[in-house]
Amino acid sequence: MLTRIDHIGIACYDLDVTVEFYRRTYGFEDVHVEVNEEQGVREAMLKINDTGDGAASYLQLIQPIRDDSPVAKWMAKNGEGVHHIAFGTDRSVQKEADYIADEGVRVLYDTPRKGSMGSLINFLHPKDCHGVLTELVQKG
Ligand code: CMX
Ligand code: CO
Repeated sequence: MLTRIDHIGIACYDLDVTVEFYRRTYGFEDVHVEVNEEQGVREAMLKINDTGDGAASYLQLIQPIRDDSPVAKWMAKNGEGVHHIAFGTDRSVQKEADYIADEGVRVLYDTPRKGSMGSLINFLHPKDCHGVLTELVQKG
């Protein structure tokens, strides 16, 4: 079952400048920064709140580190802005993805990949989700 909004992914040109914007404007101080080579991004997770299932909700700021990454391709068309939404699941991301695939939604990876902070992730094709790139997250 999907139990929370794990994060909202926001593409940005300059990660450090954008983190500073969120800190100065909204006071989000709890920031985890990492590079995900596979996804082609440098990212910052800004913790917003804890949730009922013991996990948390975040903003995920993402800056592409390669021109051929999915985020760079998306930004070439759209500039900065909301890139995807991610739901947290209370079961394995593989089980969740299999369940959703049975509804006729394309799951992008055959097996889950590494996400932020040791999580496992997969994605649903935006064209099968009314225009929203949707990520599934199993907390690390
Ligand atoms: N939101 C909504 N629609 C999107 C989209 C997005 N983020 N990305 C692409 N699309 C749409 C495009 O607008 C395009 O629509 P049209 O055909 O109507 O123009 C269509 O999907 C195909 O897009 P494309 O530009 O040709 O791009 P690709 O098909 O090569 O790739 C996708 C699209 C979703 C398969 C690719 O972006 C992907 O694999 N995404 C998953 C990985 C990812 O995004 N990683 C970064 C985040 C990492 C993290 O969260 O940790
Ligand atoms: Co994400």
